[in-house]
Amino acid sequence: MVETALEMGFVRAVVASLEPMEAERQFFEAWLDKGYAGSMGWWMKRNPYSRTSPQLLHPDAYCAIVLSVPYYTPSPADPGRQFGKVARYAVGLDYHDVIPAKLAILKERLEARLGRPLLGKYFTDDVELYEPAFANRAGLGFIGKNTMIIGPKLLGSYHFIAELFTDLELEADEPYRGTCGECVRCSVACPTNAIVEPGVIDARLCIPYLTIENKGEIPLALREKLGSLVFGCDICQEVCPYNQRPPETIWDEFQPDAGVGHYLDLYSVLAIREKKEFMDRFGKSAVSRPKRKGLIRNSLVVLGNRTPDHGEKVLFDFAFNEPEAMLREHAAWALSRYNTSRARNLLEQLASRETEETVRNKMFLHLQQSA
Ligand code: B12
Ligand code: SF4
Ligand code: SF4
Repeated sequence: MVETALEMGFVRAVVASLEPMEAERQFFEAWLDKGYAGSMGWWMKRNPYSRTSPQLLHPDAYCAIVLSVPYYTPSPADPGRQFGKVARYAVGLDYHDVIPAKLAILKERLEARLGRPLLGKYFTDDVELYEPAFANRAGLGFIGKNTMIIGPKLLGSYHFIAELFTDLELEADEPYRGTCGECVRCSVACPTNAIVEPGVIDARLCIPYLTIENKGEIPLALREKLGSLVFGCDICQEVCPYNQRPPETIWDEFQPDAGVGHYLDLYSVLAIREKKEFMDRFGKSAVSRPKRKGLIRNSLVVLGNRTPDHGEKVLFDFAFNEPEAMLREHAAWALSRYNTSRARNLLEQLASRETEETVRNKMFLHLQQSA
């Protein structure tokens, strides 16, 4: 079973029991009660019991094979200040499409080896299962202080977690006893202090939440912290000593040229006006998750942080023609970060013609702060 998975490009496979995860549920509920899930709370709170009861996903299964799916590809040099960085997990095609297709092949190959059909269902991420805790109990890796599952033998954490539930009667693996030791590199490096305790993240502060899951504005106090990150964040993984020689994915689908790549040209994102155009460009990528509105919001924040030469006119033209009030406000904020008389002049024009009162007030505030 393990060899078949490794031959296909998975880097680790372990067997998980489907017993309920009681201690994990208590931890999960306490995390939700603290409000750390932010606006994800509505779906995460729906049923903590089923998220920690793996058997419910496939009542006829005996166990699950839990797999590490590597996605790491090295990043090229930063192409310039009108570009924003994409988290590594999203540079290729959308893993929600790629991984199930590979799991279907794995199931077929196992069936061929066994000479019988398997009752099997497979999942990744978008599933009512507390995957990190499930993978941890089965020994896929240990939980780092950055909450990532870190695999043994320098497999590191640049891998997705995926599961194949099956009727194969395999013995469950033991937890893997790795540790971070005294290291605190991830907490120190996190730009927003989202790691509030070792192994606990306040998602409301975490850049992947702010840029992907959050539907509203990016809080003013956190905009600068995004730096050049337009979608997701890898900082707490990049600094991790366990990730210094990560295994690279061998799958074509996860190569940067199959998807959006490591950097997005933000001017070209701002130029997208229609949903169809957005989906034509990003529909096969995980980058489509925050939709046009969310991705443009993030792009405006990054442009405000990177202030590319002659960007003032691009921001002004964008805000002038944009029907979405929240985006006009983010564009005005980005303009205010230029601190040039040209930018102030353009910002004043935007504020004076703004029809939404709350947005107009914010624009004048940005203007004051840039003066
Ligand atoms: C919600 C979610 C997020 C949220 C919240 C993240 C978080 N840490 O909770 C946001 C949007 C911020 C996010 C970000 C990212 N995510 Co995410 N996310 C999820 C999702 C859907 C649910 C996770 C969850 O239930 N969180 C709730 C809290 C309570 O869980 P937790 O913090 O992970 O809990 C850990 C610690 O608290 C720790 N712990 C500490 N003390 C104790 C005590 C006890 C008793 C227990 C039981 C546990 C425990 O154990 C837990 C297990 O790791 C899972 C998929 C899934 N179905 O599970 C993917 C998942 C966790 N994400 C994943 C990825 C890749 C990412 C990003 C790297 C993407 C990116 N580059 O931008 C970042 C990483 C940020 C980070 N450092 O965590 C992968 C992680 C793979 C791995 N190797 O670990 C997953 C598993 C998806 C997948 N199938 O591969 N994510
Ligand atoms: S993903 Fe980024 S923002 Fe979130 S905890 Fe890690 S370093 Fe902090
Ligand atoms: S950076 Fe250090 S503390 Fe953070 S997860 Fe890696 S080993 Fe653990």
